[in-house]
Amino acid sequence: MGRGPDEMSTPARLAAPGEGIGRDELALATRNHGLPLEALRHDLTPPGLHYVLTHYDIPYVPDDTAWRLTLGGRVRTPLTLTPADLRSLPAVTTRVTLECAGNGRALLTPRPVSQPWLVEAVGTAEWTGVPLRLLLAEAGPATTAVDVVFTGADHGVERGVEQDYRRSLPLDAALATEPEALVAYAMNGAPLPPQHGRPLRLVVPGWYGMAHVKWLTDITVQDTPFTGFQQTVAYRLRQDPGEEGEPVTRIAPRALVVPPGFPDFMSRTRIVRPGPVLLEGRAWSGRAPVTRVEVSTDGGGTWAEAEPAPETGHRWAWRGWHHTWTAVPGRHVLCARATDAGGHTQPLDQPWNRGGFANNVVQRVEVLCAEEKS
Ligand SMILES: Nc1nc2c(c(=O)[nH]1)N[C@H]1C(S)=C(S)[C@@H](COP(=O)(O)O)O[C@H]1N2
Ligand SMILES: [Mo]
Repeated sequence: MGRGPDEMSTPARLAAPGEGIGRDELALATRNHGLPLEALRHDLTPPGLHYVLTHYDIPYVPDDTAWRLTLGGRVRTPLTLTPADLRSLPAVTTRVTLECAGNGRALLTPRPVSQPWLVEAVGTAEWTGVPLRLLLAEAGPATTAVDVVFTGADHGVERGVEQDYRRSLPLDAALATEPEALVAYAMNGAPLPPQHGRPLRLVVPGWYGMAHVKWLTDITVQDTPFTGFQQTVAYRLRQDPGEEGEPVTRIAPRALVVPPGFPDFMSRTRIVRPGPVLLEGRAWSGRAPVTRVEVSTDGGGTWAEAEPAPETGHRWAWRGWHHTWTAVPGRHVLCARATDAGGHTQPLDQPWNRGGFANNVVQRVEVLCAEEKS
């Protein structure tokens, strides 16, 4: 089966052996910032520290009164809603850990040339909005409906294909209650900031970032599978460019440690003093609740159990954990590994694919334990 837009698009490039991050990747990295890892200490990521990823430009929406969200296609009653209409409906607030599917990409060999994330493309926020399923119920999808397509107001060209940013969900995922997708208008109790989708965005707890369409203008119910660029060309797990590939969907488990001690400015090596060192961090999985976190201080040779924080009831948000390490002078490599209730865990070897998606290889943090210089 042909993949439609594929034939017109150039495959993403892989970096040559030893090729450094290029100017094009640097330009993306300065626009799309990550979470400084010390901010993992916060249950809710403070404003401005949540990661940001935007394929094209952030739309300029100084005032949302002219904004319209249309819901149409294969439905009984098409709807046109303003942000004020949505705010007048019963609201749901959900705490969600959002992670870019490309998180971990720049650690891969060979490196797919794109937004060069290390491990920091993550953040946790409370999103307030209207359950998507209630809007769909009001519109009444046809019995033949299969996919629901979400369009953002941003527009660009990607690998030769001009497009609006567009993604779909299967109808059953769009109607599900666990996780329940939201059409959100607020983040942490305030109107969405421009970079996070002002005035409206989709939030799909447990799914990688690409599904959470920002600057939402239209929802279209289709009775044929959606074949847009971001669905069938990008966000597929492929070894070879010609493969159809599995779609990227739910977030794979990951644990991150707050880098302990203090950093060296350039290398980012951490310096700690000998003796007890508190190792703490976060762990999450969009597939099933995290049940276990392990820590290694020897680069993954041996592992100890970390103490998970008590369950908070926020199923779709990360879980805290901690472990006390007795540091001895010398160089060490810290690692953390999460396992979820479905038995999914993190690999020690890179799970490579051409797009650099879902690379949840265990994090490595270089630490130098040394006495204080007098
Ligand atoms: N309209 C639109 N929505 C979008 C994107 C985009 O480029 N345009 N990027 C997606 C990707 S790849 C990610 S990871 C998340 C990032 O959400 P955030 O910037 O609020 O953290 O938004 C998603 N929604
Ligand atoms: Mo992303």
